[in-house]
Amino acid sequence: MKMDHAMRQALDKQLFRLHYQPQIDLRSGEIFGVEALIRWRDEELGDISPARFIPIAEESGAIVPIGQWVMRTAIAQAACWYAAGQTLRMSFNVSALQFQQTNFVDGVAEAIREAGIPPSLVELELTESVLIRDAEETLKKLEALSQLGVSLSIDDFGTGYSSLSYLKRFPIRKLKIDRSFVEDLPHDESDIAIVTAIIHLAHAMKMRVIAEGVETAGQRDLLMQLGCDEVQGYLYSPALPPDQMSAMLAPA
Ligand code: G
Ligand code: G
Ligand code: MN
Ligand code: NA
Repeated sequence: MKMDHAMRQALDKQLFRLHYQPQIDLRSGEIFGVEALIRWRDEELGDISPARFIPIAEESGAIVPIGQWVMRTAIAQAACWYAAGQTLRMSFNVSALQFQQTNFVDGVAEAIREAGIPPSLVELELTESVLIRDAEETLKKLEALSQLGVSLSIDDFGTGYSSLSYLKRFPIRKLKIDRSFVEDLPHDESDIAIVTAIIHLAHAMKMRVIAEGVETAGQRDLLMQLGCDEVQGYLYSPALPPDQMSAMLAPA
C-alpha cells in the first residue's frame, strides 16, 4: 500500500507535527486545555489532511506507531508548558486499534511518568468505536486509565453507532459535542434540542461537556446559556504550532 509506506517513512523522517487548538472554559473565558491535532507536510505532496490519511492509517495499522508518536509528543509538550508554569490540560485522539493494543495502558503510564507531569493534565479523546468492542477488556482498560488519573472524553459524541449504556459502565469524564450539531446553531430547532439534551445528560451524570467547531459568537452565546462547560473552535483559534500556542497563553 503506497500511502501506508509514505506514512511510515514520514514517521521515520519526522515529517509529522502536532498543532494545538485551545479549549476554553466558558465561565472564566480562560484557556483550560488544548487538543493535539496531527499535521503532515510532505516535500512533494504538500500538506496532507489527517481527514485523509488517518482513516488509511487505521485501515493499515500504521495508526499504532503514529498514535504512539502523537501521545509521546503531546505529553512531552504538556511537560514543556508545565515546566514554564502553564498548567494546561493536554487532550489527544486515540484510535480504536491503538486502544486495543495490549500494552496501551502501560504506554500511557510510562509516557506520563517519563514526562513527570500530573496525570490529571492528560485527557484521552475516544470515539464511540473504541467503546463497542469486547466490553470486558474495554472496561478494564478504561478503569486502569481512570485509576492512573487521566481523564477520558468521548469525541464526536452522538455520531457513532454505540448505545448510551456505556456511559453507565465506563468512567467517562466528558462528552464532546460533535461539530455537526453545532454548525447550525443558534437557529436550527433540532440541533438546539440535541445539544440541550447532551448538556443535560452530561451534567446529570456528573460529566463535563465541550462543544467543538464553535465559529460564531451566536453559537457561543447559546452554548453558554445552555450551560455548556467548554468550547473549541475557529471563533477562538485554529490549531497552532507550539510556539504560536505558547504566545497565546497568558504569561505565567
Ligand atoms: O485537524 P483536522 O480537523 O484536520 O483533523 C481531521 C480529523 O483527523 C479529525 O477527525 C481528527 O479527529 C483526526 N485527527 C487529527 N489528529 C489526529 C491524531 O493525532 N490521531 C487521530 N487518531 N486522529 C486525529
Ligand atoms: O474529530 P475531532 O474532534 O478530533 O476533529 C477536530 C477537527 O476539527 C480538526 O481537524 C480541527 O482542525 C477541526 N476544527 C476545529 N475547530 C473547527 C471549527 O471551528 N470549524 C471547523 N469547520 N472545523 C474545526
Ligand atoms: Mn478530537
Ligand atoms: Na470530533
